[in-house]
Amino acid sequence: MNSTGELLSQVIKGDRKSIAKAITLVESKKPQDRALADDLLNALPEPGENTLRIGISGPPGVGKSTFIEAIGQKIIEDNNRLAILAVDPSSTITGGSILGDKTRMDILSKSDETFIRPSPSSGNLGGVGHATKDSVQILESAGFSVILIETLGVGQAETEVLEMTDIYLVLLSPGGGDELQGIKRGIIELADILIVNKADGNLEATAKSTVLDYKNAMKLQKPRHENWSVPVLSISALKSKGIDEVWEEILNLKNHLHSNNIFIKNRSSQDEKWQKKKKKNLIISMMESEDEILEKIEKKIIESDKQLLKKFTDWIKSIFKSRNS
Ligand SMILES: Nc1nc2c(ncn2[C@@H]2O[C@H](COP(=O)(O)OP(=O)(O)OP(=O)(O)O)[C@@H](O)[C@H]2O)c(=O)[nH]1
Ligand SMILES: [Mg+2]
Repeated sequence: MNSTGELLSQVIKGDRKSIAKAITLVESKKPQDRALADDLLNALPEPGENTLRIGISGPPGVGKSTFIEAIGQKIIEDNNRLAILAVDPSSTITGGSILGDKTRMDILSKSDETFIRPSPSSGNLGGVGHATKDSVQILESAGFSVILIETLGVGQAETEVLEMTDIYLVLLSPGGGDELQGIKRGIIELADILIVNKADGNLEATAKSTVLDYKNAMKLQKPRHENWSVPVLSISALKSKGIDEVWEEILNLKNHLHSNNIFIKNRSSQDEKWQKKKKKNLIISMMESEDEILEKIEKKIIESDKQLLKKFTDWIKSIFKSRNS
């Protein structure tokens, strides 16, 4: 058996070391790893519809990791195996809060039913890597039925996580009036369930009025899914208050998506987009590694058609621009 075949069978058995190795392989940008990663991904079983991929978004420090620790325990109690892609947005700022996240997920990190993968946020806003969706597929093949992806709710990262999850949760802190302005307006528009965290101690009353503010704001807004009105809930992740209600709403939405055929449609359009994106990235990395190929193409085009050259270089520039934006 070749090494990819062995790795795959170990992944399917749920061997933790092999799962980590497989994820490292699909994350690798080394050309020699790409072929192996593609072999592995092509050999993975088709993902089933019984899994649930949940994005957890919100501004820095709102309590995403603490919330995951709390709801994660509920998810396991409900007989699920749980994987967490603990994309660690602040690690670029603090230079290493992955350790912080591990301590914030103390109980989960000791659970046999849980796999936590802190993804490096190397240069990629919010830490969502080029391989996150592939990692999800690996984790599902290994028998994890619920996947949580934590992301910082800004810009490109939030859209990317939106495009690889079935359900998108947004966490906000009490004192919402100001948050309705500016960037936070953008993330609440994407929420399937809106959660006001830190409803404890002297923030409890503010949290309650913030819920009302958001409920009013949501009335003016078209939900992402037809016939789904976005619930606004207040919780305390730290004190594990309101967590059961969030899980209940997640399951309600899951049923809604399945019974209206939205679930499967959403997944197949996500897969299509992902494949396109991977092809685009492949072309870019080939271009980057092979400068002379680009020069050769340019020369050939110069000989034949100058206008075509302009179109071609504009296209290349637009790819780089969209990639860097
Ligand atoms: N009072 C209170 N504090 C909380 C609650 N949830 C989280 N915190 C605190 O808020 C701080 C940040 O929590 P994290 O869970 O790391 O927040 P995060 O959103 O994951 O942060 P980043 O990953 O850095 O964006 C920590 O000091 C937590 O203890 C809560 O429900 N109530
Ligand atoms: Mg965190």
